[in-house]
Amino acid sequence: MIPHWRLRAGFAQELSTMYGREVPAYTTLVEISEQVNRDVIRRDGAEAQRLGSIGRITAERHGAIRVGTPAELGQVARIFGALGMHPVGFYDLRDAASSAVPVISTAFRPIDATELALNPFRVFTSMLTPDDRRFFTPELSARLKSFFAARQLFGPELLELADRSEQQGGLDEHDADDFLRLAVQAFELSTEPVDRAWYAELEKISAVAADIGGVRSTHINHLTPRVLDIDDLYRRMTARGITMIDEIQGPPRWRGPDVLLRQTSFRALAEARTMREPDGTVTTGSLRVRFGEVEARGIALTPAGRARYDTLLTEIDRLLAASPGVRAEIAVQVWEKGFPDTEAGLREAGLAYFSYAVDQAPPGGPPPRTLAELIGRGWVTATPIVYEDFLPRSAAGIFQSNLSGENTRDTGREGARDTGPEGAVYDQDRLAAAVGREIHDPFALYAAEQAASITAVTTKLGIPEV
Ligand code: OOG
Ligand code: NI
Repeated sequence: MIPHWRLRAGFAQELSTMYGREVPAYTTLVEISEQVNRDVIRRDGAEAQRLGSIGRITAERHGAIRVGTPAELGQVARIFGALGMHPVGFYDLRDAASSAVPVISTAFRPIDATELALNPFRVFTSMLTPDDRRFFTPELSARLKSFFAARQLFGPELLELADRSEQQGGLDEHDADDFLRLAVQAFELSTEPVDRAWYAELEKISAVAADIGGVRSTHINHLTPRVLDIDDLYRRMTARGITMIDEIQGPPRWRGPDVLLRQTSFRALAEARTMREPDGTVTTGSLRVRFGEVEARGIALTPAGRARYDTLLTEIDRLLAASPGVRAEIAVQVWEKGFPDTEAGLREAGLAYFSYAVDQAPPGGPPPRTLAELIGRGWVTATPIVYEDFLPRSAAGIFQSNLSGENTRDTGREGARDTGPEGAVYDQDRLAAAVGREIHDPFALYAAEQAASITAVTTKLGIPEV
């Protein structure tokens, strides 16, 4: 029996091979990421692996996919369930001030520490919101829905194998091969002609709506490797002549610990696609739908840490609005004033999550009774818990940066944005109903991991709760 984690690792690997074949710049990105990681390990040694082993980081990817309906999302959940990936977090990208996108999203990923260490593959998954009247008229919404009702993204054999894997905890070798082949195929770019008029009509409202509802299949939209030094990666890609977006999204590079997530991306080249013209003839056109992205991961923040992060972001925006400057430089100044610059500082202020363990060589005598003293006196070590999720503002920036420069932007229908969603409530409950399973709260997962590590420490030392 091939367990979930091996199916997940196999899927990530085969998807990566497929994507590299389809998008050559992705292969360049992966090669440069691997070079950067090797150089950082050489430079910083064991310290470089504090947030994950080099084995994990080298294999680590996240993907992004987009679907049209609750039924399609429910099927996606079954496929990822077969890989031991569960929905975590709710992201609503419709309200992002300058970059609204008509989708709500979650991320499918492993949820326990052992599974994450074996392979952390995750997929940011978005569902279109056709009932949001800020973007779609009732008439267009109805046409979109009947278009979706007539397409099939995932065949019955794939779904049946997915359910079997979920029930059995894995698949035998033969089924595993079939499942992985069909699953990877489902996310390839289709060669079926694109209906040019329909695609263009949707594109006027939203390039993302066209990407989701303009074609009869889905595809992996990007696949993102993880690097240990994203600034270095950015410079090396630029030196290769690949134009990156203007900025690295997320926290700045500064003297303190890396927290949350830093990401940057580049636009993929236009890809040739066959088009069906209004008169029925088939021509060759081109679409830019896929892109490249890379990320660096830092320490997971508690709700208090996240609130601090959001406050600092607002402060950076305010300063930039008041007097123009270089965002990265202003950000560093804001962070130096507003954020602890050591792991211990983050821990003591309750801003980040850590996993605790009894030191390999604890001092003798009776152990102290508080976590702070246990750490201070060398009984216990604290290792940061890595952030496994996404950031809504960065996600909106990633979506948007790859749409701009086209003739359309996702700002919704002209003049229609003020009317509100008019009865369409796209909240976490609605997403959970579509997914057909509970959507996990990311904070609760990190907190549970931290709490379990503390219980293991007190049990091992034979002391009461700390
Ligand atoms: C998803 C964009 C979000 C990220 O890394 O924040 C994302 C999409 O483009 O479909 O992948
Ligand atoms: Ni991404």
